[in-house]
Parts: sequence; C-alpha cells; structure tokens
Amino acid sequence: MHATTKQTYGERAAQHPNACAKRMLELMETKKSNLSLALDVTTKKELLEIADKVGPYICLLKTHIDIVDDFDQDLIEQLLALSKKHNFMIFEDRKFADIGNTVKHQYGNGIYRIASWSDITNAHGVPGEGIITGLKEVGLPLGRGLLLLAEMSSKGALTYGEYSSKTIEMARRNQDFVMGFITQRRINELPNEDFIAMSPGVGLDVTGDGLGQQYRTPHQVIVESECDMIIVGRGIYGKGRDVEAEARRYQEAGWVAYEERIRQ
Ligand code: BMP
Repeated sequence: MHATTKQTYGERAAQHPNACAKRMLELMETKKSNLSLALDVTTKKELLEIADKVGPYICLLKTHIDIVDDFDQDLIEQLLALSKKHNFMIFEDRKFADIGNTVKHQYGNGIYRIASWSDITNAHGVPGEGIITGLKEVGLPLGRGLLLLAEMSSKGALTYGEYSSKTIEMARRNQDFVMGFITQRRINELPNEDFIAMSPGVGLDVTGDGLGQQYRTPHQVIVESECDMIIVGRGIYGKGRDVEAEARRYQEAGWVAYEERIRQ
C-alpha cells in the first residue's frame, strides 16, 4: 500500500504543495465526499437541474461542455453560482491531445474559454511534454490544476505499460501544475509525492454500457485500487433513476470505502 493511501484527505491537504490539489483535498475532507459526478447531458436545463440536485453530495462536477446543444455564457455563470451554493469544484473533461501552442488556445480561447471557469482540466500525454507546458502557461497563473490520463476505463484502451509510465514521468516533472491522474489504480508514488487518483468507470448495478465502458464498484476503486475519487455518471442520472437518492448512495459507498482504507 502507498503511504498516501493511509493518510486522510485532510492530512494530505495540509502538506500539499500544489494549490489546486490542496483545495480539492480540503474540500473532500470537509464535505466528506470523494464523489465526482460526470454530468454528460446535452441541454442546459438538464445540466443545471441535475447539478443543483446532486450538488450537496459531490466534491467535483465533471463536465463535457461541448456536448451541450444550447451552450451559452449564462450556463457558465449559473454553473459557477451552483458551485458556490453547494461548494463543489468544476472539472471540464476536455482531454486535450495536441501540441502546446494549439492546446493553449483551446484552453484559453474559443467560445468555451475553459480556463476562465474550470478549476481542473485534463490532457493525454501522447503529444509529449509540450502539451503540459502550453496548458500551464494559461492555467497556472489562474490557480488551475491539470490531470493526466494515465489509464482509461474502456475496453481495449492503449493506455498501459510504457505509455502510462512515460505519462507519469511527465507529471513528476510538472508537479506545480499536474495535480493527479485519471487512472484505474493508484500509480507507484515516490517518497514525498502525492498525486490525486481519480477513477471513472464506476457503477454499482451494471458492468458495462455496450459501447466499451467497463464499471467497477466504489470498493474496488477506493480500497483495492487505492484511488482517491470515484467519478460516476449514468449510475446517478441514468434513465429512470432517482438522481438524489443515487447521489447519496454513491457518496456513502465512496466514503465508507475510504474509511475502510485509512483504517487498514
Ligand atoms: P459513465 O459513468 O456514465 O460511464 O461516465 C463516465 C465518464 O467518465 C464519461 O464522462 C467519460 O467521458 C469519462 N471517462 C471514462 O469513462 N473513462 C476514462 O478512462 C476517462 C474518462 O474521462
């Protein structure tokens, strides 16, 4: 087991050198939530309604802002107001994957201006370290944090072995901006390292979605794979589900698993 896995989120927050990671860990501790909602809906109305219902239970709201048909600046303003009302951070799951100069503009410009409102975003390591340098130029002065995709949850993903190891090395060289990973299991940390491990592909009722997604339980993710955060989407707002009841259920399952882990 890794050293950080046995520490509480609060203990890790107190000594974390990355400002965005520190804020995230503090929030997880005070809100007793390691649940992130992956809110993949395509209308502004649904997005805001579900975010308001689920807000009390989550530490992080993950968006795919480019799938919203009626996106406008008012959506961002209302989303920011909800993040204040319920005290959650925002993560635009943009999965940048281009050269440094291009991602810099994709992050800071265009109609979405992601860096202006999203606390956290993420990137693939495939273009090499320039992708981090480009994003950092825009994000670091704003106090933003970056996650690298070390491992994906989908069947047949190419993110394994040397690719994942090289991605982790890139993160190590950029710890002022890179705060953690999207991953299926905690990476091997060196002494004095603390990367937040966030894991999508989480569900309590089904094992897949017919399109390659693979689900594991909060216990598998938090205890067995030593990740820090569960990212749950359709398990909470899928067809016919009681959104608030499901959010409460996943928050409890994630927190119970975390308490079991730190007691070990
Ligand atoms: P769901 O729980 O509904 O399957 O949603 C999972 C979410 O996590 C989606 O928004 C997807 O884009 C994201 N995701 C993933 O499923 N696997 C990964 O490896 C990385 C992701 O960002």
